[in-house]
Amino acid sequence: MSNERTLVLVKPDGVQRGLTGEIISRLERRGLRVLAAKMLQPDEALTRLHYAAHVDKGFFPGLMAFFTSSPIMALVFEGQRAVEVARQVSGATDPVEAAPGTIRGDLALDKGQNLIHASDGVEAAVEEIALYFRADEVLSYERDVDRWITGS
Ligand code: IDP
Ligand code: MG
Repeated sequence: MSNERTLVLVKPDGVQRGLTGEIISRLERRGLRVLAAKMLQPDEALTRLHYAAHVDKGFFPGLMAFFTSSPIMALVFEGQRAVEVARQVSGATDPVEAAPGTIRGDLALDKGQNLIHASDGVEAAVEEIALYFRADEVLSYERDVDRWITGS
């Protein structure tokens, strides 16, 4: 099975609500490992790059105001099918449609303020990781427990 890396952001609402640890914990408990983590305050330039696909959407001004409103935590997670797993653990974009048991389905109400970002594909993950981290900030290591998670 493929070992993938994905970018996860605890968005401003997650940091402000004290859910940073909860969000990291859910992904760690699922079996993914943290390769990099940092707190940062997004500016408008970063927001335009990160949400380049959405700059022309009607909700973009609100998204810009929200995303730049508070520090966020950026993380790189790695593991078997990490991109798909982080999206699944996040739940659907609209928390009202997100399944119970997901971060958004359990902890959020609003489509804009939905706590977490997770890359939507392997190629997007590579680009997004480079947006937030220098190559030397992303560690590479194995955990002894990984053989009890993936069997290899
Ligand atoms: P995703 O975060 O599940 O990948 P996208 O469709 O890529 O969802 O949208 C990116 C982010 O933009 C969402 O997580 C949400 O914060 C915001 N967003 C998307 N659609 C809406 C909307 O209709 N109203 C308000 N905010 C939205
Ligand atoms: Mg998206």
